[in-house]
Amino acid sequence: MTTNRTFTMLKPDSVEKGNIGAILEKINAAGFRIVALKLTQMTGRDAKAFYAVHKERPFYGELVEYMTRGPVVAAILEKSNAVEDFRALIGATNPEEAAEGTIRKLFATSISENAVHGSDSDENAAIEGAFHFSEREMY
Ligand code: 3AN
Repeated sequence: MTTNRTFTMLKPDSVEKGNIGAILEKINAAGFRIVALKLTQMTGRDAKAFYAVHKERPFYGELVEYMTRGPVVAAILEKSNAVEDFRALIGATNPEEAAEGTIRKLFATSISENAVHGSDSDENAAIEGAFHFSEREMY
């Protein structure tokens, strides 16, 4: 398993607000190489599976609604220490707590509509990347 990759989604709010280019620019400037990239819309079934870890949480229904209401940009990113460095680049889950200059500080509006997803472990990065991309879509 590769340990220098992470998985991200630019969530529906980022796509709706026209922030795809600006966020990809930040990702690029931070030294991540794009391994795979696409605009795609998750079905309810996809989102429920993707966020299965949160199924007992009170915000699960709202989260599935939000993540399926429009397309997302899914991407696999490569860099040394990718998972940790990407979590630092996006900032805290709640944009009010996110550090200055982080993607969530700049582009997220609330804890529920927080602009971007970033994998929380190497293991999940591999699972989430494979959820959205086949081997032949990874470059
Ligand atoms: P992160 O995306 O920072 O890893 P997680 O995995 O805890 O955070 O949460 C996944 C997603 O669930 C978040 N990106 C956000 O959209 C939503 N979420 C998390 N916590 C809350 C909350 N307290 N209220 C509403 N939505 C939340």
